[in-house]
Amino acid sequence: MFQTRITELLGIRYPILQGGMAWVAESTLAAAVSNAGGLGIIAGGSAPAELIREEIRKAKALTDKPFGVNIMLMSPNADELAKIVVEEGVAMVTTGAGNPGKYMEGWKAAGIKVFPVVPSVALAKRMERAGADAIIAEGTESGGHIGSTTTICLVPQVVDAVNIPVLAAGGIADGRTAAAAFMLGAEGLQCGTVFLASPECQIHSTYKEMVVGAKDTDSAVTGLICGGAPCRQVKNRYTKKVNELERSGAKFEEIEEMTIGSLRRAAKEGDKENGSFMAGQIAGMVCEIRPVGEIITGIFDSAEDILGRRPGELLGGK
Ligand code: TUI
Repeated sequence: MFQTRITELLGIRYPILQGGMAWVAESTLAAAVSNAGGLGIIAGGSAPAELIREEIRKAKALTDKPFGVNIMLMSPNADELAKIVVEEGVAMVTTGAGNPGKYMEGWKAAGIKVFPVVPSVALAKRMERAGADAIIAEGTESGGHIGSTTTICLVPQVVDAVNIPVLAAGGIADGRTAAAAFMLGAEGLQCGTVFLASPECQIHSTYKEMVVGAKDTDSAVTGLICGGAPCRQVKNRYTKKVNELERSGAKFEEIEEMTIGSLRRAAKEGDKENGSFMAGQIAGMVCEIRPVGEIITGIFDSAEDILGRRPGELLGGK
């Protein structure tokens, strides 16, 4: 039922990618997602590029299935990583926070599929022109660095604007939200938050507790006033402080001092007070830690069931 241009392009069973979450998405999680029939992604983040090469090699040892690497284009390691993915023969690349145009020729020549993550129709069209193989349309419900349009509004508009396949990201964590994404014209999904709550995800246990414990309104966006880089995470002392500072008209440098290293403090140290626990609004629905395989089959079994039902029969259940 879920064979789409995405499963075909990538040679995978289920059209689901795991988001390339900086400081979170490493080889163990990526390989688990690929072994379960989706496509796992190792996040480049701003880690030293050679460390990412090691993660790629570890993932190769853990799975014989395809996996990808996310390159954050704002990051200083982007040029180096762009070469490493070619040298290591990675199947696909997702990009965030910029335009991958200058790398496209080299990646294409190496047979690497390119899926840029975008928050708007204009950027989706630009990426298609630049030679992208698919577009990941990321709604503002997502965790981390976000645009302002919701998934439900963004996905159908991107689907109408481009000819290449579109994946929906932001707010997808169960069969209902997955089915909704497919109804909007998406041919695939990218999920991040739901995979944080898995034993295979190597983040600090406090991070998992923050996600599992979050309710619907426990999400906060920082960077709306100062710096122009809105970022969504679970509400805590850190988000309160950053937003207070922004509202008080503090200088960018003063805020930067708080934000630098905040994701590492969350993912590695589990610093509840000073960490940035990036997660999407759907964290309110993620209430237990479940193995990656169970998460993926749960989403698709349930979506298949839901898509066969009539509207009056859709209440409740996952
Ligand atoms: O990149 C993300 N999400 C992220 S990156 C990240 S790491 C980070 N750490 C600290 C501060 C900020 C980020 C955490 N989450 N999502 C994909 C995404 N891409 N969202 C928005 C964009 C985007 C923005 C501008 C894509 C293209 C773009 O193009 C601008 C241009 O001029 O071409």
